Amino acid sequence: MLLHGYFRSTASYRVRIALNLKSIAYSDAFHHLRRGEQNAPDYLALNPQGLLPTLETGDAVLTQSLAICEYLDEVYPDPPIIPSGVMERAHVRAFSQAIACDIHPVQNLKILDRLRALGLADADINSWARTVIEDGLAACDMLIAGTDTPFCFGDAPTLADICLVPQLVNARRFGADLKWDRLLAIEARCLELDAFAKASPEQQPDAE
Ligand SMILES: N[C@@H](CCC(=O)N[C@@H](CS)C(=O)NCC(=O)O)C(=O)O
Repeated sequence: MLLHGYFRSTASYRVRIALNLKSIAYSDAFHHLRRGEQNAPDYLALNPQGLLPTLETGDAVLTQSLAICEYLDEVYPDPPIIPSGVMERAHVRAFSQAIACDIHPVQNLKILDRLRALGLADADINSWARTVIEDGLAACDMLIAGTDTPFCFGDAPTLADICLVPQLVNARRFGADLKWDRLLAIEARCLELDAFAKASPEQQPDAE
């Protein structure tokens, strides 16, 4: 498999974790987001959205990190990252989408660049990113408030943890107030696992 990513891309980080959890060997193709390499014609032919990641499986080209993670889970079911129970699955997906659909897209590079182009000062742009991350993670903390498990939903990591850990990297980057002990405890537990630690941005060959 060939993963198109970038060390700082949190959506790529999700897929790196899923690949590692499932012990799937893969190669990397790096695209420097700050240099706009995601918009090169060769890459747009793979991913018309100009977003990272993209996974080339050998048979197909897959985009969208959550779709890729779910694909990996279906083809390589062990260990599962999506629970087998209908209700548990819905909860895991809701938590994951709270991050991947409602937090991350509105503090993405494209959006921040657009705000800058509209004349917002860097301090206001960072404040925007920080606020949407803090509001979103506060909601995520509430979503798991009824449980007391080592990971977001149970005794092993799921897609929810795969989304949470990279989002916390972004939270720190924008100086968010990390006041959620449970989320931080889950993050620490995840990072004790090789699959998460090896996927972290600073461990990637293109890290700066
Ligand atoms: N929903 C997409 C989001 C992908 C995404 O936004 N990727 C970011 C990096 S984390 C990106 O490529 N940004 C490029 C840009 O904003 O120009 C997914 O989960 O794959």
